[in-house]
Amino acid sequence: MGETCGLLKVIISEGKRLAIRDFRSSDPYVLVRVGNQTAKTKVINSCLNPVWNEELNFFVKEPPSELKLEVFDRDRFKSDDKMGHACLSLQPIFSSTKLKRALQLSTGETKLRKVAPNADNCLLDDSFVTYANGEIRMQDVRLRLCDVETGELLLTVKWIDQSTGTVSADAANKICKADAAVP
Ligand SMILES: [Ca+2]
Repeated sequence: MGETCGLLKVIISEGKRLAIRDFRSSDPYVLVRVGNQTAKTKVINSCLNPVWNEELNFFVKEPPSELKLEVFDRDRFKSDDKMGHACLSLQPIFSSTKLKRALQLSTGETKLRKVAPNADNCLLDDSFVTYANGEIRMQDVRLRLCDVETGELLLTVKWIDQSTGTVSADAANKICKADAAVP
């Protein structure tokens, strides 16, 4: 099981045409869920096309099946309002990990596979899984937000598995042990 340990980096780039939840605008932030871990971006005040460019890191023991994203409008005196949600299956990334190993790729950037919009993701257009510098990534992924009038998210997902050496074996072992300690 140790071989599947790694680091999942989720870079939330920006939101576009987000929904209005205050009088004329919103104060959006993104909550990202990977398995039972969550992380949030900062709040950007009064903005419907926010640029976060924020990297959220998740150390995982086993590859999670999907990424869940929720957008909220921060409110000071009441609970935050929902601004839609989206999901992205991580299956294409992890199946490509095996492909990368099989091909024994080491240098340069290689397109591993195309991911088309389907029921497992909220993709707005085709996305590609690529491999470069020890990282498998889905770059500039555009997701449509669901259960909301309007809005989309732009993000990049990177997977660095223990075997590439970018995450040291020591660090990865610690992650696995820490993870295993949680009931
Ligand atoms: Ca607000």
